[in-house]
Amino acid sequence: MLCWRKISADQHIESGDVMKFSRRTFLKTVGVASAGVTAAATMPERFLSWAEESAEAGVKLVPTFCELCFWNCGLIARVENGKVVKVEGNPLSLRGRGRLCGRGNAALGALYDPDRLKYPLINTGTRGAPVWKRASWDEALGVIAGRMEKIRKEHGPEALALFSHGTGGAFWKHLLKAYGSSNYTAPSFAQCRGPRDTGFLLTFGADVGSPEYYDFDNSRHIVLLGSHLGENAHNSQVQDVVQGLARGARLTVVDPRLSNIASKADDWLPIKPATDLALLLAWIRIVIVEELYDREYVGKYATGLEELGAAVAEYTPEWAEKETDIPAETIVRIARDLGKSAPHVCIGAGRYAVWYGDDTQRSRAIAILNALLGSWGREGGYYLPVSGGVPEYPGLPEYPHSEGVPRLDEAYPFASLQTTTSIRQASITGKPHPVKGWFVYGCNLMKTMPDREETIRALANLDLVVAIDVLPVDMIAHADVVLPECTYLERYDNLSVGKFKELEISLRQPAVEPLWESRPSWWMTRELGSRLGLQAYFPWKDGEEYLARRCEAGGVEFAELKKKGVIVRSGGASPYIVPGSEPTFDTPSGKIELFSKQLQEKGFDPVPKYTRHPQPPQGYFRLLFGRSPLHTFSRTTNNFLLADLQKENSLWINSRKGRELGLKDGDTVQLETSAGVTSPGTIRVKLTERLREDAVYLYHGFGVHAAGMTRAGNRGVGDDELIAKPTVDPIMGGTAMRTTFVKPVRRG
Ligand SMILES: Nc1nc2c(c(=O)[nH]1)N[C@H]1C(S)=C(S)[C@@H](COP(=O)(O)OP(=O)(O)OC[C@H]3O[C@@H](n4cnc5c(=O)[nH]c(N)nc54)[C@H](O)[C@@H]3O)O[C@H]1N2
Ligand SMILES: Nc1nc2c(c(=O)[nH]1)N[C@H]1C(S)=C(S)[C@@H](COP(=O)(O)OP(=O)(O)OC[C@H]3O[C@@H](n4cnc5c(=O)[nH]c(N)nc54)[C@H](O)[C@@H]3O)O[C@H]1N2
Ligand code: SF4
Ligand SMILES: [Mo]
Repeated sequence: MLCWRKISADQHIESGDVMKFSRRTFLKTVGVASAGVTAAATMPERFLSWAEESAEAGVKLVPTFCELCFWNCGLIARVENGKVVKVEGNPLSLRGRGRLCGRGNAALGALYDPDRLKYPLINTGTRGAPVWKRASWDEALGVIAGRMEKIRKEHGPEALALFSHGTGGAFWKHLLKAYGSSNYTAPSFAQCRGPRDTGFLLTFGADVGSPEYYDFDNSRHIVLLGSHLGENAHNSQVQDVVQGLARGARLTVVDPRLSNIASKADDWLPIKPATDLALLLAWIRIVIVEELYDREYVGKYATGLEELGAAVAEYTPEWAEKETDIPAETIVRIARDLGKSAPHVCIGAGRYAVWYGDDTQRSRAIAILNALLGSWGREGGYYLPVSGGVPEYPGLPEYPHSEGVPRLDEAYPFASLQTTTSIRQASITGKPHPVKGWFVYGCNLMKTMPDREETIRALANLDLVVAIDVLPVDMIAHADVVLPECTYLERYDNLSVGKFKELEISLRQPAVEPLWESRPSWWMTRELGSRLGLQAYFPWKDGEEYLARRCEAGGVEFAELKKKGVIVRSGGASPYIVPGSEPTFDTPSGKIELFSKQLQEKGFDPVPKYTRHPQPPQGYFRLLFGRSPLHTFSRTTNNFLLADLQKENSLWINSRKGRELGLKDGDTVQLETSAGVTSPGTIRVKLTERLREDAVYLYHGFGVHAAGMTRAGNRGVGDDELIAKPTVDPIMGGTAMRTTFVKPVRRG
């Protein structure tokens, strides 16, 4: 548990400080980390003795998993006299390997947050200016079921939509489908991973998974574009990267900012923002022209090499230097090094991918480069995940299906998930069909969907808005009915099934009883189901029975899972392409598509083409943002343990530029965009050498203005308050959010 908790928390991160942490110390920490990993094989007895078997009187050790981000690391909650007093990593968990990140360690700050939603609430005022009435569960669920019936009668079931993020969302999706709607969405698609998943799907017929199938620990050369791992604190992935470096992997980081991981790199390429595609196309060209690609692999598995070669002929290193600010010799040197280390190279696909609007094409370029180097399905590149899973609850009736209802996002032919923005649009226009009700589960749409005004316009047209949350976040004020979910330490939830080289099955079970009147999703959805005449879809007595039946159907020993929290199943097959196990690619040609006919048929570039994006006007900076290692968006900024460590964000600005503007470290400023929007809050300046002169940078998740969020309220500035009309990716509808230009304005 030491590792980056120590790096980050103890040093009071604003990550500038981490610079002091040398690569050597970083690697030494890994030594300790790996010791933790070995523990998995010989699990300490005390971890296996939970509940009544506990050695100490009055103490229970309950294995469950974390929900402070979506990595879902296994943890063991120590319960003393009915209170959780501590959490530790579960050594069996493949996502955590016995350790938790700084946020995961702050579980008590989530569970015992006095600001939590405590009772069902009904809004007797208006959306946005609520007057709350405390309601009984019966009343709140009755109101919701009544309006759901009305919507179904007047507009059909497809007029109901679900926005969801997090494990419990599965129960709400099930309710929505049982009701007859297919309109579920998640900001984690069109506001996050959508373009990357689409780019890889179009190329390999498969996405990169979540957790991603990176084989970092065996890589000889890792390339990260953006991807600020370590600040983006996905537990096992950070451990893998560190392990790879310890084993001697080269690391190239492309980022306008010297991120924590860039500070450990062999090469940091401070690229001009919005030009990554130029760099990637130049790399692709060099790999082809200098014949650095994996001939056998490409010959056997890929199609379109010739067309690709012709399409990238114009992207010379000298041209790319002018676009990106990266010297041509560096571009060439790194391409050659990649060729030498291939196929044991991993050009990371990234995760937050909605950058500039041509993001699917940038992701395609990353996929193509990996394909040329032969890294897909190869050691040190991308491993092939285990197949299989755990089947859904057995014996449920089929979901009803409405015939002839048009898709809301028909404009985006390769959107593999409904986009949030299409649902918002249909709620405003009623086209291609009306949307009249929103369920919002574990999403803070006011901060996660760009163009808040548009969201408020959509909300005004609805007949029902239900928010299911744990805290009185910004979204709550716009709901008609608020349902308080109990936290992840107080509930049974859906299984978390992770596909790594092995299959990981994790169980969430309550460590303590729900506080106040909060309730779990399995209960809320079952209750609503029975009010809507959908009992047949919810036959389980309780969450435990639901899980037990699923496990039974999937051949998973439920008693063992309860005891250990995590069961890992070996897949048997090799995670790499080996003789006799030929991979298949789920693309129209059955091959890796370097040239995409699918894209061509829909009028898009079959090979990514570079287009120049606008650069900041005189006097403005590009607004960049990323993750604080100590917070998950606005999920944790109210957590009293984490707010103690980092209570607001600061504005990174290049020292020379800042001084030119007469700014000093710690000065308080507002931000004003080139479109004339001013941040409601203020932010403190942090002058740094670690950022280019044309951009400013801040951590996302701050600038919360919701009443009732006592620690997070009115601290710092949110990028979300400044991004107005996002540029949209025409291929899959992603909303690019790094297109805003700002200048700091002194307060007063
Ligand atoms: N601690 C913590 N960890 C998290 C999360 C969290 O909230 N907190 N959230 C999780 C989620 S959902 C996601 S999607 C991921 C997101 O994490 P990532 O996928 O790593 O996000 P990125 O946007 O790739 O990385 C941000 C970095 O991109 C750089 N950048 C900005 N513009 C450009 C550019 O034009 N080119 C290049 N090459 N770099 C640029 C920024 O300087 C910054 O260092 O993090 C996950 N991990
Ligand atoms: N401007 C801007 N927009 C962004 C991003 C950005 O960096 N900048 N990041 C994008 C990314 S990468 C992503 S993935 C999306 C994420 O956006 P969302 O999907 O909206 O996810 P979160 O911000 O994590 O939503 C958190 C909500 O879940 C609630 N919550 C926490 N735990 C529980 C629980 O156990 N049960 C329930 N019911 N609720 C719970 C929190 O209180 C909070 O209201 O946002 C995207 N939007
Ligand atoms: S990475 Fe951290 S916050 Fe995310 S699940 Fe793991 S311990 Fe929890
Ligand atoms: Mo995300």
